[in-house]
Amino acid sequence: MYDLKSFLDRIKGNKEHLLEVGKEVDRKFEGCAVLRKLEIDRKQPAVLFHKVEGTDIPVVANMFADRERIALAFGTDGNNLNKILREREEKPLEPVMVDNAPVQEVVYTGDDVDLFKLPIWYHNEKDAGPYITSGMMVTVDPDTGIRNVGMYRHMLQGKAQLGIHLAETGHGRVNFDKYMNKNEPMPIAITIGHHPLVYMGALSFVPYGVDEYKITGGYMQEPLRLVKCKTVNMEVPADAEIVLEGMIYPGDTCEDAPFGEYTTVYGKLRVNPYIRITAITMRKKPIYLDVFSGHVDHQFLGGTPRLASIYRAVRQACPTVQDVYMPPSGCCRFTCFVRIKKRHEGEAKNVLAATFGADAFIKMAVVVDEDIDIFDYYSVLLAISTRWKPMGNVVIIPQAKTNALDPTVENEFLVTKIGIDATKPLVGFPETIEVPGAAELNLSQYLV
Ligand SMILES: Cc1cc2nc3c(=O)[nH]c(=O)nc-3n(C[C@H](O)[C@H](O)[C@H](O)COP(=O)(O)O)c2cc1C
Ligand SMILES: [Mn+2]
Repeated sequence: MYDLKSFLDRIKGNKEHLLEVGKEVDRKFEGCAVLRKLEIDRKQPAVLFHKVEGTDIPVVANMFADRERIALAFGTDGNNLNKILREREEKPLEPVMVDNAPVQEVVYTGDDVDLFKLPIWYHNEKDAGPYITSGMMVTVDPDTGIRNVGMYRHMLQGKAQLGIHLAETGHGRVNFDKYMNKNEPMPIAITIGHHPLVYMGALSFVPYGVDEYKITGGYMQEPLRLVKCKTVNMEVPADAEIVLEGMIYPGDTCEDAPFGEYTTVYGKLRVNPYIRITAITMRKKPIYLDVFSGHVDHQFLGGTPRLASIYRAVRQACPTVQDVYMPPSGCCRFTCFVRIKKRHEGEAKNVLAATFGADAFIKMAVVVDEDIDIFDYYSVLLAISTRWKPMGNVVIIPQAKTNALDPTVENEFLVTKIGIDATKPLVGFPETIEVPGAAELNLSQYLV
């Protein structure tokens, strides 16, 4: 049974994965200050805030800020997480419809819709307002009827009004443009709070035309339970905590941002569409999920599922690829490490080309040998420092397409990309040092 509560029960009591806060926090920065203080101290537990000012809905945040916790949600560990993601993406499952859904125990429509009753937080100092950062929004391709799910942050703009920023990179934007070109409103539904695997599914990096609810079923190894919405013709996960239903009308725009983005800097003010909320449905006792925007929570959530698709693309170029990783110090988007078992000179350059082709956000890619640990920055930097000969082993792609939020972007979408081949030559490279007996040594026999 997959829902948010069942996962919280699983990590409850494990202080590495869940801390609980009893003191009441306000909505304006206080909760995020707790998360930031933990982050400064290099601690990344999820945090359950039992009391939030002005509401009786508890908030859980920082759920995705630790790779091991994401792995735990899949029933594995960090070393096997990418493999599990890839395997389960190959086995999508069709969702099932149910009639009675926990997420529709309470239904507010019309004048009863009041978003201010939800514990929507301010995150970073110069954010233009409180933002919903944990929404999984479903839309439908008006031409084919195929669903699409993605996450887009929503500025709280009124009792029944939410902002939306649909980046040019996403499928949500493709659907939006289709409705607007037909001059028709786009129905939407936003899910807040569910098991982490449902979030992973929503963020899976699958092509346009693939229904992310099916990928979620694959991740969970059981079909996702869906229910019909109350005011729009859409389906949402039945076991979620809260759902917002609404419409985006052609021509409706509102100022949105500045906002602290996954890039660790503020995104600029834009004029964006907005959503008119037609219904709020929820459990009798919901838990609100917040994603700590601009921080590791946000970065791992968006970056982790992408690793499955990048691996697949790289494997096309190099069948002996071992694994790929995008670390939080590269915002889990801009920097990609690729570990290969090199068989031919020059192969790493083909791998670099495939890596850039797989994901437009990647600005720096580094290819290393199979004895380098790509999850450990020290190990990767050591490879660059000792194995990389810059002349002839660097690939530069000037002025390529990136995501508009990259702080170094020029002309809206352009950035220069750099690929580093830090693999050693197949012959003639000095041997790496090691001390015999060290790995198996039992230290307790030596220490007093
Ligand atoms: C917490 C979080 C917030 C995000 N906010 C936005 C956003 O505001 N706009 C956007 O276009 N993408 C945003 N993304 C990225 C998209 O959710 C992601 O690219 C997703 O794969 C898009 O799905 P789609 O291509 O099916 O539309 C966000 C991701 C995360 C993890
Ligand atoms: Mn999609």
